[in-house]
Amino acid sequence: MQNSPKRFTITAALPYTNGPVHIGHLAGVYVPADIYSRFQRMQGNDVAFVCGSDEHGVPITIKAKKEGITPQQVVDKYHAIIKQSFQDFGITFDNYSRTTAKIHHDTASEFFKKLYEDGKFIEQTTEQFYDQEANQFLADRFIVGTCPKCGFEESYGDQCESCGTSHNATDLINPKSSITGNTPSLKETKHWFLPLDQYEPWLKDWIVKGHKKDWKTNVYGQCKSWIDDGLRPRAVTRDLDWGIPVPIEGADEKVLYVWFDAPIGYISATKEWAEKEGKDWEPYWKDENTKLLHFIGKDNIVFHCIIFPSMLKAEGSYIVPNNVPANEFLNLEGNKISTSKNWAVWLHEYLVDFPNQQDVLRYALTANAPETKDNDFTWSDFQARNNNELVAIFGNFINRVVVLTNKYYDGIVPDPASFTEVDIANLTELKAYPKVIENSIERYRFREAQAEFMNVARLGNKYLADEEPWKKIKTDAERTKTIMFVSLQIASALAVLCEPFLPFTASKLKDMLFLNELKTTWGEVSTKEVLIPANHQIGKGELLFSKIEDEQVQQQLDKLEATKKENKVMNASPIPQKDTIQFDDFTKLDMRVGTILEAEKMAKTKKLLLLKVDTGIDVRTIVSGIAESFTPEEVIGKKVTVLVNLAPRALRGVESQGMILMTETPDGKLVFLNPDKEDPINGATIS
Ligand code: B3M
Ligand code: ZN
Repeated sequence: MQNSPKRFTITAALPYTNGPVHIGHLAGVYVPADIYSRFQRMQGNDVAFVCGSDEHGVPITIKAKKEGITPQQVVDKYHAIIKQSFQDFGITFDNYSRTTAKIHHDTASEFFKKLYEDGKFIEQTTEQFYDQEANQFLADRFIVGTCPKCGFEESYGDQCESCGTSHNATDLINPKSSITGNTPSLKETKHWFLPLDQYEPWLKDWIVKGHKKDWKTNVYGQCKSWIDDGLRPRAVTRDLDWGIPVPIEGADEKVLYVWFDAPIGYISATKEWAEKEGKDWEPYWKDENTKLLHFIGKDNIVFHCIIFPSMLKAEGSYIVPNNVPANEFLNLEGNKISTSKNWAVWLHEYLVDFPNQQDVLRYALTANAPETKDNDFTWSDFQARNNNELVAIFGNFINRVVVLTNKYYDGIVPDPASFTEVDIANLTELKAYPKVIENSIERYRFREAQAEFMNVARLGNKYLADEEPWKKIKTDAERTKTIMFVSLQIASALAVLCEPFLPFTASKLKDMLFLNELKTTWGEVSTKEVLIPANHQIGKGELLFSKIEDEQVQQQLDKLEATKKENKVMNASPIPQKDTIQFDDFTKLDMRVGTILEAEKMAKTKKLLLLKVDTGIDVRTIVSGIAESFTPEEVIGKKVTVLVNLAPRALRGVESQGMILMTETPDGKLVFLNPDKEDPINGATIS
């Protein structure tokens, strides 16, 4: 029996539109939100799952400056890429909107105006940071400095990414403009503030005293500590030229703070969707019976649990979130994912290297989701999840069932004879799973939910391995029919239960078993006696998953290694200059072109090569510390630069009569300071 449908408004954080999306986004926000939304739709519930591009804010303008294009061009480019990635990975937003859309500008402006007219803001002229050279106020990410709370040295003006605290720019210690690097000056400007302190008693009641202890501990803990620290008024307008103009008189050249407009984007996206569907948007945001849920990453907790709810409360007609299931961060191969350092697996690039393998990534990310602590994505774990779980357990079970059904019965589900105790035990266990998985999903424990789903595949695999139909077919045709019938029930259950987690696989499997017409619901997996009836024709086998080879993993690791090297080159800070010397000092150096005639490794040393070098003046012995970068064979015949008048030195008992000049690459390899390719003659001086 289906309960009466419940209404859900499910939001997923609006990604900043200054770059593509990567596995961290998918794991932290979009896959869990999609699992949850798909699951609720499968229960027959009324779901509005909304998201969109966050196209205002300083990150966009910084990107535009860097690329020499307009902010609008930046957001147009990345909005298209991001939207496509979500679609490619089967994230079933009912609407993916954008905050530059007119409907959003209108909605956010009206929201602001209503609060303004109701006297909910305080208007204040304060001193804000100003960059004289760039001729502009420095809001949010235009300013960096030391976080007053945790001491992180690169905190932004509005939020510290290290400890998550949100603060006012003027709280930063040692602030610097991120445009010019200058120390900013202070300049007076008028802004509108939301007096969060006035909402403190309500927030305390709602979150701390209220029922919010069923929120995840990381979320509840952060909220409680902010409330306990005491809240202060927050400016909701900015002196910037990119954003939604402040819709009141006397606010020229001011825009809404991006964190004021962005969450209203959830509302605009719902409106836009409702308009298209011919529905009323209001119950999704104003009916107390609607469950409003925000899926976000941990750095957005304060905005979704403190600031946005205070805005909604101030407006007066909205509901506040029922839960904010925020995740921690996903790292990549031991390092923090970083867009600017290109330390990421980009979704659009993943699909080039692993075409049609969206579900593998969804699976690996959920299996290792950063639900309670930061987690690490490694390519070897990804490979193992695929090869040892998806291929070896789920894929293997389905493949055996489909192949054997085709082989023994031409693909027609056989009539079972009588069920043994083992059959009944397995079918009973199978029927318990929907509830088990549901319990985990309802508590936002998606890793656990997915693991339980895999246990269904394990159950099937074990049943086949124990019952061995491939042996029984030779001795007991009737028993084999029953075994295959039971196995087909398990396979059909899997096709339904895997849908929230592995949607592409679910549809492949349903096609394979010709299950689409049966339209079995989640609940019916528990209640229906038969999920796939006798005499039902199934299709031919097709592998659900394929093995991921070591070479594919190596290729990904090589890619990351190359990124590391590039970053080293880009970030290598040169060694500081030595004390000044006079021209006369320089002319004392006698540098010549020479050729290495002979080379051998010096016994009992790791670094030293013993060289014979033709300097054009003479042939001399030089001991050089290059053995870790070159073999003797590699250097014989090389043209090199030699400092010939260096006082001889004894090295390991050999007198070295000069020095070969070298330089070092960022990854520590030595290279010769080669004379020009023109091949100057030995002995030519260098000046
Ligand atoms: N764009 C921050 C982020 O991408 C921000 C989320 C907005 S949700 C309303 O992490
Ligand atoms: Zn901090």
